[in-house]
Amino acid sequence: KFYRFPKDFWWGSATSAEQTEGKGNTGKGVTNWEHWYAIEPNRFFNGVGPEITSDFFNQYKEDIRLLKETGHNSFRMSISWSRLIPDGFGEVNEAAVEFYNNVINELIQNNIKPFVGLFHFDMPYIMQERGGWESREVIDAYVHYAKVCFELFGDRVANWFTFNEPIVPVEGGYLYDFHYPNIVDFKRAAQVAFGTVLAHAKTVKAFKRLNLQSKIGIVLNLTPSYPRGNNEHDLKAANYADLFFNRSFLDPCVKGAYPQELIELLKEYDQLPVYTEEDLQIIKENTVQLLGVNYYQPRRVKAKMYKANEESPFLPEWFFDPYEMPGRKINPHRGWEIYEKGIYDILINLRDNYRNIECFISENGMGVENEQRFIENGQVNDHYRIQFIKGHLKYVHQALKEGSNVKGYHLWTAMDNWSWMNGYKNRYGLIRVDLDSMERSIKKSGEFFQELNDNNGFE
Ligand code: BGP
Repeated sequence: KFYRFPKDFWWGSATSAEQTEGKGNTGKGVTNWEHWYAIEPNRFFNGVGPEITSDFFNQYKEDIRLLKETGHNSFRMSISWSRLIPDGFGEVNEAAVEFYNNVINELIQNNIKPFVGLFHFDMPYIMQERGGWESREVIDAYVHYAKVCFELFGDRVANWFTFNEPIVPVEGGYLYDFHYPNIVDFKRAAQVAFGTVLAHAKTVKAFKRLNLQSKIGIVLNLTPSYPRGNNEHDLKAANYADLFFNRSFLDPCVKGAYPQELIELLKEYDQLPVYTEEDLQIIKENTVQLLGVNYYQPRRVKAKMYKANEESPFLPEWFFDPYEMPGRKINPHRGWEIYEKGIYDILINLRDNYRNIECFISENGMGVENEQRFIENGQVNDHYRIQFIKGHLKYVHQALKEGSNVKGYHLWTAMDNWSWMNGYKNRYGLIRVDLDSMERSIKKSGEFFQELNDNNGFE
């Protein structure tokens, strides 16, 4: 069977500034990651921080040539706030302007549509010190930074994105200890989450005023929550997980309002963030035009076996237990479940409950450890990645047939890059990066990707 995709389907991949650029000697300000690495290097896998990453800053020309060769017609990258405005809200760094101009122009010359994100986990440390997303001053500084980006690069960017997975810094930094400032405090987490949504909505507002041709969206990581069984208690548990981890961002960004159920719940436990009526109005009036969906794995839950200890810190886990479904398929490297149909369930949910918003798969991918063991005749033969991509694309195709408004598929990632806590442990790229020589080589999956674009589908 041949799976054919619509004409102009977006084939590409995603990257982020902090994970690919490397610091370079160009006046970039310090990010949370660089700060954390400087004070606690042992937290990072093999003690490797975000210094060099894949050196995109110096090698972007060669990399874009390889994007072309691997069938990209679109590509998502992010701008580093710390690089563009090193002190957060002041002077613009000309070296950064030149760099991003070069990259964007190079993409366009190669017929690759630039998709550009404004924030991919890389909070400027100076902004963190001023309170991060808990601070109104930081929110305004971010909106200013966004405007500078729109003015500088405007319509040369096909699609703009305010945030990548904004819930992850909330989880990592304020609940589960895997991002700086590694605090555990739900009420502050809720304030950070709210501050991000507000910063997002204010940015959409500023964007609309400019009347650009390009679109603005947000990228959310959606994790469908599946209950263990079809009984009231498990269903309730799954609903809680959905409220906390999906609808907390999806609803305000796409529907313009938080789920009433979530507000009631946080009120009951005295965890509601501080906000004004005016904030809610801004959120209401500035929903997105385009949604990027990052999908890696689902969340499986069951009813709580024991009531949460009221003395322990308040966490979403007060309302459900994780469920390790027997027989589920696990990627042994990253420990994440592989469940291809999840991508279909998300797209159908967006079709039915989120005004069938224009969307695309903005990240999906498979991290693999020690990938050099799959090198055959100088090339990584990553047949498992090709299977992974096909498995998910079949379900994207199915959703399309059933009326989903999905416009493309982007893999995480292009060139192997540095990952937040895991360094270079898991490789995700279509293109291998040799860390000693920094040389690039196209993997089997890169060739597959080229054919995918060429035929606009696969068998
Ligand atoms: C997503 C992030 C990416 C990327 C990816 C893979 O959540 O948007 O930045 O890192 O996950 O995850 P990891 O690198 O943790 O294996």
